[in-house]
Amino acid sequence: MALKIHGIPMSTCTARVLTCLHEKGLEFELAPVNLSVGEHKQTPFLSKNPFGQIPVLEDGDLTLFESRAITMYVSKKYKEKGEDLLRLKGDDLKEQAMVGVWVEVESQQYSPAITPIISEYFLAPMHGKTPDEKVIEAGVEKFGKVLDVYETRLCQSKYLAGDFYSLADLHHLSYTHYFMKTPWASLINSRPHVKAWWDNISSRSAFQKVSQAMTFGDKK
Ligand code: GS8
Repeated sequence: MALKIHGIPMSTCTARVLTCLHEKGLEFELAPVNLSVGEHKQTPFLSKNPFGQIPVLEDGDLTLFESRAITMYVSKKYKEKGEDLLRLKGDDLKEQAMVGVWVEVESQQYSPAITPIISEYFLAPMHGKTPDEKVIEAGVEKFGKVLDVYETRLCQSKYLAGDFYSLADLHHLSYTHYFMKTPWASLINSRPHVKAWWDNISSRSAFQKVSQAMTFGDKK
């Protein structure tokens, strides 16, 4: 039975999972969730994710939420297929540990800094609100400091966990894709190693397939 993803391609967290599925060369079914009518806050969906958020993965009788947990599961279950995103085929515990470190850094440092900028810039106007400049200013300052660490790290290795592409890099794609459409894209572009890394990972065919549908915020 094919994997089933509940979500929408424009959503960052859904896109994270879809990118992983493409990297692994897996077939899947995408079941759209109608956020505008609050489908994700109603009983059938809440039985899949009690927090009422997308994405959700169904694999037979297993139901998972949290995009990073889903990519982890997929990368482990299909370790022999497609890109080895967790370095499981080799026996190098150090490489696997470094993937673990940078998966955590994305979740604990990068994401908390970048998310408020994206939310204020793209989502506030959608809800009829003016973006809160103070939140954006604080986010930009925080994100700049995180990116300084990334610049240093990416001077040492081509990718975050080492000289190999991994789930750690993949997890950054969807939020950064939208960030690059904001007026603060220079935070990435002005750091040469971060920019080279971004150009490299965002041009992978798996993400190209997903990013085509990530049109949120595009001028009509
Ligand atoms: C966050 C899910 C999330 O924020 C994950 O899966 O990684 N930590 C979780 N989902 C958003 C869409 S992300 O673009 C969502 O469902 N928003 C609607 C809502 O919260 O009501």
